[in-house]
Amino acid sequence: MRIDILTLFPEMFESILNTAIFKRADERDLVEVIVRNIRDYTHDKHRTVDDYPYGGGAGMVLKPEPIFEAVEAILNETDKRFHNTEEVQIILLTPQGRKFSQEIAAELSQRNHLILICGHYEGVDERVREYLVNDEISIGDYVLSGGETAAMVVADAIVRLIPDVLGSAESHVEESHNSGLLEYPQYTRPPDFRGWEVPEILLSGNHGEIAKWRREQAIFRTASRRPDLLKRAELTSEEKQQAEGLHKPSD
Ligand code: 6GU
Repeated sequence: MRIDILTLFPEMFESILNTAIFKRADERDLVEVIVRNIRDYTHDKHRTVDDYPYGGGAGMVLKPEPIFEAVEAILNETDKRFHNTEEVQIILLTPQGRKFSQEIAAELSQRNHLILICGHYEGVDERVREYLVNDEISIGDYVLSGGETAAMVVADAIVRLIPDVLGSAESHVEESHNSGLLEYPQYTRPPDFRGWEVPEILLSGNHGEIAKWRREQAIFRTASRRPDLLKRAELTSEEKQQAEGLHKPSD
């Protein structure tokens, strides 16, 4: 997979690209991430990327030309088969987009090529939305100063789903076993920390009982904290009854 990130603040991505997951994905040639400065696609002396909104109002709006030129430069330098817009997902990060989720991460992890455009200031010229991008994503119902942190969230969630990116130590086995449920509680040494003890069952060595306890804990945790997730969780009918007893239907 190739991921191009268009931003006015490329240096913000340095730390995340140096984390283990991204470095491993790069070393194994599974993902190539290229961060580009939108300002590099301007032609005037002041390298202008924004301008006043037509019709007045507060704040500045990102101009369309540098963003269009940056995307066109990427499309021109990549393999011809990527030119079909169906094959390149051109995503604008914006609070107005569809709300990001694990399902969308899984969908995007199947693509060959993503272009993530980080919006800034008060907004982006509407023609970028109408004639350039084919997807818009928000990471939640709150306002961020810019799309950069959202792009990092999206890229992280996607890259870790690409086969062979995760080591066996971080594998998805547990995640998929408990699909749709929150994680069970985890403990490490010491067994007694300030008088707070690790549940005895985890020290028992009885793997069957431990698996059963973890499953119950995951269901209990989901029922009490995120009952909305239970509707879509993969539960046996017995587990469903158990979960229903744990939260009020009004939740
Ligand atoms: Cl993608 N951008 C901004 N600026 N704010 C957000 C967001 C994106 N997602 C949630 N809030």
